[in-house]
Amino acid sequence: MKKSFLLLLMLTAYIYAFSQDTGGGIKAQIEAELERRDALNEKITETEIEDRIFSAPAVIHFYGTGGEDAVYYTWYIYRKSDTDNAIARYTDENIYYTFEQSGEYVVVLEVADKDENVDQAQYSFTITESFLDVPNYFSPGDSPGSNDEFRVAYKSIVKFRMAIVNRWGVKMYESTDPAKGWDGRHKGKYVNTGVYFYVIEAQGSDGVKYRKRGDINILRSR
Ligand SMILES: [Ca+2]
Repeated sequence: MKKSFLLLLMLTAYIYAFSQDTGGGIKAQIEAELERRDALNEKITETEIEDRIFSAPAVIHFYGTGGEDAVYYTWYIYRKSDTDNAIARYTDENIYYTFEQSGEYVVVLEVADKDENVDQAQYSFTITESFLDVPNYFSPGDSPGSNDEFRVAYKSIVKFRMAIVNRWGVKMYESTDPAKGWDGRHKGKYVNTGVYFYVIEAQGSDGVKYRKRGDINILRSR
């Protein structure tokens, strides 16, 4: 009799501990997904992405799960340097946010059931500092597959404007997208070999302003 009572007590204790452990049916979890750009000249590596180092502007989707009893979802986005003041707060189950400034961030999901039991999950990552590098030659219409476009190499560039002119100041190309390059054509035809000039104005996620101008040599072997 005594023995079975003890067993029942132990079993009750175990069930109680188990239910405490799962927070009474709430368990916060975050799944994050970075919107990828198809930009070969954005110099961010797969290893950096695995290490959660992203290039701005970084659009990240956050999907929350809260367990079967979760009723309330609250998201907080913090800079790691100031976890007292959220820069954004949302009450949807799933959210997305565009990160334009470099630095370290923490995203917190808080879930609660109807009795106000709460569980929390966190996701940390870094928005990298900016980088901009400009080549000085390319070979459109020659050696296909190699240097066919004039493109910058970059990371975390949030504003961009590039203009290319010939030696008489006639505009050959203009773009506000750092992922795009000039294919060496003007009005549908490849331009002559020789020297052209670029002017680039850009701004990085870290506030760095770039003003670059220089020569571009168009090379062709024939
Ligand atoms: Ca080429």
